[in-house]
Amino acid sequence: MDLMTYGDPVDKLADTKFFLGTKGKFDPITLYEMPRSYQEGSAAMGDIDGDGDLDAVIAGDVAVFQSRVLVYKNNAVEGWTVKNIPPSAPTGLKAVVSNNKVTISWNAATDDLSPVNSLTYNVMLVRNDTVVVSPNSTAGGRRQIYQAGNAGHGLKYSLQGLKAGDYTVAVQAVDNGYAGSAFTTPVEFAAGENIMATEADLESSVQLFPNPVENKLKIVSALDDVVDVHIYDLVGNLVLTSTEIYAGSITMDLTSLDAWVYIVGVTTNMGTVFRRVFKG
Ligand SMILES: [Ca+2]
Ligand SMILES: [Ca+2]
Repeated sequence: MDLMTYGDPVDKLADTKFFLGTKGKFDPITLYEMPRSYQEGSAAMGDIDGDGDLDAVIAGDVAVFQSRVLVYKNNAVEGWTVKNIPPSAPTGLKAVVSNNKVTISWNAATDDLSPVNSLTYNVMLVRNDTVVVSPNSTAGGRRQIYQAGNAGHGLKYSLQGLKAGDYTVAVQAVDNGYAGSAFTTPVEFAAGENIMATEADLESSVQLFPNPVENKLKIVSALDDVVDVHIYDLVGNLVLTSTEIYAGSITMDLTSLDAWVYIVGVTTNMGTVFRRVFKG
């Protein structure tokens, strides 16, 4: 069973049917009893019996004031059609923390039937012992709701406003039959107050010299690589940018700037430090 439509056949606007997809076309499946939902109904697909294929529940009126709930068990795994195998687990899980924000990234998973780009990803995030982002899956990866993963199709997931604490994150892939892969090996990180201490370290590790400066300003970060440098005037206009990645130090040429006071934002993977610079 690959496709289900649900609707009201009486008004000829829609009908409730099951379809089996083979080589680019969908053929309707004839079942012993099909519901006729005239009004107030709902339908959902999900692996009710946990055998790895999608079953269905349909609730609705079969006639005026005659309600019925029908459960359809899919026999795919008993040889009716191809069994859906869960995707592989994503790999390369990383968590990059900046202040109280974290960006989680991973590499794409693969699947037996769902194309790689159609897979979705599902994030589990726990702070100390509190669930921050629920995957709605069991620890083994089985989906408890039949929806795409909470991170969508992307390979990245960001959260900000994290409270101080120790966090654990893991990700699973979800295929088009809503089969969930195993979770990645969890990654742990600290955010919030713990990071503030690190930020103070970063603050003292960034040095700009000479200051006042004539033309060439050298920026050194002892703690972490400089990712980019932005220079602003005192009303916040960006006047100069460097986006090259340097290992330890970077030299900016301020020749084009008027003699004045500027704010230099130095960004590393650990956060951004702002310093005032006087150009003579
Ligand atoms: Ca099933
Ligand atoms: Ca699959």
